[in-house]
Amino acid sequence: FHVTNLFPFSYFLFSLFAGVKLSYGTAGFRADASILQSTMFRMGILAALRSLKTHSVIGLMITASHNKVSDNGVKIADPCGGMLSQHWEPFSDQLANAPDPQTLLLLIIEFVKKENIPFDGAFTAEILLGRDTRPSGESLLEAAKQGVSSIVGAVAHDMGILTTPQLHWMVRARNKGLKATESDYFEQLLSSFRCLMDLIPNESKMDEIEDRLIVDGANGVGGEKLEVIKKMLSSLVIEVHNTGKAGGILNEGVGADFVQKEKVVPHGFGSNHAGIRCASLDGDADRLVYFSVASNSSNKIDLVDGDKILSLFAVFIKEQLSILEGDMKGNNNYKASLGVIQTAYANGASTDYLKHLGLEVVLTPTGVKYLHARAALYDIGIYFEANGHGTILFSEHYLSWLEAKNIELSSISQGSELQKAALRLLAVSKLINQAVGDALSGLLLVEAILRHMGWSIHRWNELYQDLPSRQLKVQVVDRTAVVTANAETVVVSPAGLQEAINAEIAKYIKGRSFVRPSGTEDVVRVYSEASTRRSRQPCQLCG
Ligand code: 16G
Ligand code: ZN
Repeated sequence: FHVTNLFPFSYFLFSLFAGVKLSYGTAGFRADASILQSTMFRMGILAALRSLKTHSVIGLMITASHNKVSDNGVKIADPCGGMLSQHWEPFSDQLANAPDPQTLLLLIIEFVKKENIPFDGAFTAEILLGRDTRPSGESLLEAAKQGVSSIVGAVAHDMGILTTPQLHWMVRARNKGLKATESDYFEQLLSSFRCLMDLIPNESKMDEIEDRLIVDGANGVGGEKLEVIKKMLSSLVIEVHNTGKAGGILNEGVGADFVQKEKVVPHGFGSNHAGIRCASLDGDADRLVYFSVASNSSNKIDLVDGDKILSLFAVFIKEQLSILEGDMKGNNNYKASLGVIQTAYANGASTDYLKHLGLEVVLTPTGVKYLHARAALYDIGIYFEANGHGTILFSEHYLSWLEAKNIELSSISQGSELQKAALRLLAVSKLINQAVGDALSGLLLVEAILRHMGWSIHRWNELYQDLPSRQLKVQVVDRTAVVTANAETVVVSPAGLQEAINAEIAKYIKGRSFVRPSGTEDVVRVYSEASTRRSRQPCQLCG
């Protein structure tokens, strides 16, 4: 086992500040950027070990997503492009919190033995590094690079400033032996988008749709990349605001997280945008929400959140499947399993709507890794968090079947509705990021489907009426004291808390409430919804 240059690096000098305990949490390490040098170095080591273990290319993304610009963070992309295997999370916590170089080295040696990580030189560890637009990203990337190269022979490729989903996409593509540069990413998105646009039925009432889409880029990387996409597209009119070029600050009063939580217009939007379709990306462009500005001059918006994006996707996919499966021609017929995955934060009205469509709806705990793993169990699994992170997964098995079906249909009924449905599903599988939720590919899919349906943002928003909901966070002494079960819908401890919640929600029509410890902040989160803002049942005494 050779760790070449572990000691000479100065990154240990920036070792952990007393009292700071880092945890890989829901989506990697996040903290004030000034204390992350050492963590980056260590995650570089971890990424190289993971690459040796899996004999695959691994990704390391430097971002703190929607958090403030002075924060930063790191997360690792596994060979399939998804999140780091949970099996390695305890090791990454130990590595990040090792108090001195000796302990760090011992931890590594022990782990290498335990995991049987091969150091036989048969495979060169390769890491793709990406970062968002945060100013701290550059020096943190340097620290990560040094970490990678402290493992003998390991190679780090700096892929530059990217959205988080782009880096995940590249890792996945590399490991599948496919073309994996940024221009390949754009090319795949654009060609599959064009394919969907070409397949729009003639009778779609496109004229009811406002041509223009205005996007809030959160003053981050997503806006920049959307500008590139925009130049390559003639069929969409996209205006990008908050690109960061006009001096706006990343995530400050802008971005998908702000819009979804505050339900007000982001900076740079106002009543002059009333009636126009608007969208908002988060700081690293893995979340997307839509909104329209209320026509009265307030700063209120009608939010079209992740649940509604999920519903739009589900309606479209279901329609294509029923065309394809309703009138199967040829021999090779198959009924796809279709599943929808949400978390407890999904608005109750969306879950009811999806169930009414006859879909199988499953809840998982918060965090992409849980939703993604569950969605992967279906031929087509659609997952979304209300906050706008989500995607559609297609199983390899189903994709091979679809390819074969398409070839068969092109010989027996070329250009038929059946074949168009197969082609649309194939195009969706290429447009929508198969590695992780991706605001840019999600946005293109929403735009294509709205045109296919002939739906304005208002028509889309009317699929169902959200139940009024509230979210708040509560500072507590020890948030780990709150333990939940059943996809975070039930509190197991402290004793008595769930009974108290039950007693409270019983007073309201469609009352629902849950409490969970945050995975990203030192708080406990509380969510509640009910049929109306004031739906307390009539009081026995005062009516
Ligand atoms: C992270 C998660 C997101 C989740 C959020 C919850 C990933 C890539 N991101 O941003 O899915 O909704 O954390 O935060 O997994 P919380 O635990 O603080 O509520
Ligand atoms: Zn994000």
